[in-house]
Amino acid sequence: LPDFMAHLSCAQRSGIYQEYEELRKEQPPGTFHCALAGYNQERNRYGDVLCLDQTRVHLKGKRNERSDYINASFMDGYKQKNAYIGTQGPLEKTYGDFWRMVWEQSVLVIVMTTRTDEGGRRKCGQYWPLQEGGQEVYGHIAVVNQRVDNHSHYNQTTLELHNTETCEQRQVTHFQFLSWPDYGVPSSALSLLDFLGAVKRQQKRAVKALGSQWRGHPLGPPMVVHCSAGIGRTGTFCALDICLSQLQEVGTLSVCQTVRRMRTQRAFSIQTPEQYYFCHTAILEHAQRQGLLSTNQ
Ligand code: PTR
Ligand code: PTR
Repeated sequence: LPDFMAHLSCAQRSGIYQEYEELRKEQPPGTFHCALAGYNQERNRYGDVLCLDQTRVHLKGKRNERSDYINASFMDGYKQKNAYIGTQGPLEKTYGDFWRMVWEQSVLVIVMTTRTDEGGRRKCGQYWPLQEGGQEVYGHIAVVNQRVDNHSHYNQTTLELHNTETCEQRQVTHFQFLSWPDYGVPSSALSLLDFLGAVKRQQKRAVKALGSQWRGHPLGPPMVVHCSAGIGRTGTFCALDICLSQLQEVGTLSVCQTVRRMRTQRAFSIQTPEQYYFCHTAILEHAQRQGLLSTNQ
């Protein structure tokens, strides 16, 4: 395989790093009151990774309780309002809230870009039954693991949800990408691009299967995307998806504008210059694979 890093000169690389540093200086354009409320502290995995009041997801069924808060934000996709919900890796005490959100927002696909433990530290709770045939109840949602398919860089799990209050059932597909440490970048852009492709195909399939039951955006309900804090890897994954969709439709894209906009919705999205740089090289790699670039470019 050609070395795509070589397509960007040192000067280009440092220009991209500098652009990221400029983006980081822009303050989030909203408030964090709800995330900072004393009684919500235990609902944040990290005390310094909060979500904006303006874009946070409200737990509808908890509207009349003291808190309808979950550390989760709506994020727009390419020409798709609320294409994603970016969220933190669920904490044991928020498993019920997480599954409530999945149910209330009619989510069909969950994307997890972290492992539950990394470097001996807990990054995310085990919020779904891991073994095929396993079943767990989280709040009012019972989750059954119907099937696990192991791929080289990710696991795909088919989950059946039972709403114990309404007796309705639904299927959700869980995708876990396995080779992406926090603050890092994936070991290979190709493996992440394949993963993204599998996620997109499943979302499309699931929306199609809903048929006329689904009356929202033609591309379907939001995909839930999370890592540990829900900003670094989550932001990188979503930015890549947006840029590639735009590239496919109009032939141009802007990583900078994409990330700037994203940070107004899920504050602090993309955590390191390497992640920001990775977006560029992964796009190049994709374009190359699709024959949109010549090898000498
Ligand atoms: N304060 C946290 C820390 O311990 O570093 C915040 C944090 C953790 C920020 C993980 C980003 C992280 O990465 P990601 O969003 O990719 O899980
Ligand atoms: N522990 C995280 C860090 O130091 O990166 C917490 C954090 C997250 C701090 C985001 C600041 C953040 O904002 P920004 O990405 O805009 O610098």
